[in-house]
Amino acid sequence: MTRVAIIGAGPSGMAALRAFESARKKGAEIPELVCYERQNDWGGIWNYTWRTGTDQYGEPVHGSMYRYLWSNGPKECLEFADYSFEEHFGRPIPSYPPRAVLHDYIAGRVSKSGVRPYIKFDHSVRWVEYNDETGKFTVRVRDLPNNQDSTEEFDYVINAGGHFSTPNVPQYPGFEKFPGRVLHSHDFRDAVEFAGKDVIVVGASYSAEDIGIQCHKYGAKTVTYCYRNTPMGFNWPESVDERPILTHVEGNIVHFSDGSSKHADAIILCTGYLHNYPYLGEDLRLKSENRLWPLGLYKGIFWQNNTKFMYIGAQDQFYTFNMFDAQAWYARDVVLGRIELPDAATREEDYKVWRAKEEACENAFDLIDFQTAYMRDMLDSTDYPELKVEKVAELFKTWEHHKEEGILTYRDRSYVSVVTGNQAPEHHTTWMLALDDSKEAFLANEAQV
Ligand code: FAD
Ligand code: NA7
Repeated sequence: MTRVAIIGAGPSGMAALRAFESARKKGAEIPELVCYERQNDWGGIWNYTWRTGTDQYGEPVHGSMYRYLWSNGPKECLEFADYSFEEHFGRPIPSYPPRAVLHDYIAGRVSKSGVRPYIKFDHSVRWVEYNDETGKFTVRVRDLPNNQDSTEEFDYVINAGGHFSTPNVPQYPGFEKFPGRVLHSHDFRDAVEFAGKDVIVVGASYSAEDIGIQCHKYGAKTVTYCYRNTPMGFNWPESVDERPILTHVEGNIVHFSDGSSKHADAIILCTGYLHNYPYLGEDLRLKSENRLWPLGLYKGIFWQNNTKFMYIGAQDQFYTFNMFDAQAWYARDVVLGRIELPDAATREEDYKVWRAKEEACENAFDLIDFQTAYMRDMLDSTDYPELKVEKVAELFKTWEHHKEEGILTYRDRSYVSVVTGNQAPEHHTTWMLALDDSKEAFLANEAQV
């Protein structure tokens, strides 16, 4: 029997499991699936952990999420076409849920489809090797609690290990003598720690934006962003400021490239993540910066040197959960022989055309349209339920406008689901006043005072 290994039970690995299970439920014969997950639960990055550094087994902690994290885009943009929020929660819910609510949603779908038995939790993939003679992959895995290694053979491998977990940590002169905390966003857990403090946030993308604003929300005295290339340029509150990149640090004083300086109690490096796959040799390893179109992946999925090795979720993301679905359905159909891949030259030509289109993008709206076109290309090839991505693209653009209009208020907006056609209700408490991020508080009907 054909065997498929899936590395990781985060949203991408869960999408792969769900894709195969959905084919099985429609009568298809599916391969044997084994999903290895080094954490003790599914959900990937959406599992909150207090741990930083290494875990109880000495494994690098995967989690990069922090307390009080709320969705940074409307839930209507990531909704599964085959499982709406309304179906899961039994009623429409507001558009910007906190982490625990999104975790509940993604876990609910796979719980109902009964795929949990395919997953070996607390199992870390250590090495994957392809054997040209047998045409199979050997996957070496460590059972972490028992400290035992084993190997198994597979016909296909889906790498869904995520790429927002290994921090990219630059160094600036003076860090070594800075008398406060210098940390990367990967290790940020609770904004309350920074109440009353002067915080410097390095970076100008999603993590910087959200962590800086979290610190402001939970009482930081000042937040000073600094950017390498382009400022975020939002209409910041009075105690929040944005400057060009820091050059060096002297004691508690951070100096910026415009000659200005600022007192700092803490420096948070929101400088992104590295694609890091220590379990893959160079023949299978994607090397890329965080971008919408990494090279070497046909359809953004199939590894050019060996198309039986697939990546799900390896690109930067406007679309998340439903894009992983679109990819998983496509990958599944290739494994099931429903879609035939073209020859190597055609594949290369194709992914280079996509790369050229990505490079021609000039602004965020172009990038949204680019990933929407990719979604459309994926979705039209499989039986994934109809998803009106062109409408989702409009939501993304509206979301961008709402952020421009108010970086502290955009999460108070609500949108229409493209899956159900229903308008989300407004949340009972404005985001700046909603300090409790629990599922219970979010779903409560009563307004919090
Ligand atoms: P992950 O969620 O990273 O899951 C990968 C899984 O693979 C993990 O469970 C990991 O333990 C496992 N794994 C890795 N290596 C191995 C190994 N060697 N052996 C076994 N298992 C392994 N997206 C949104 O849509 N909205 C948001 O608001 C949002 N906020 C975010 C905030 C932060 C701080 C971060 C970092 C990301 C955020 N994202 C958000 C994007 C997020 O990455 C995706 O939503 C999604 O989690 C990606 O899923 P994934 O399965 O590809 O990766
Ligand atoms: P991103 O989106 O990859 O952004 C990384 C940011 O870090 C970006 O602004 C970079 O600057 C900046 N960066 C990278 N290296 C440096 C150095 N050396 N010095 C200064 N600034 C640097 O990562 P995020 O963590 O924001 O987001 C990843 C995911 O987490 C995303 O899905 C979110 O939803 C949450 P640049 O803009 O390129 O000049």
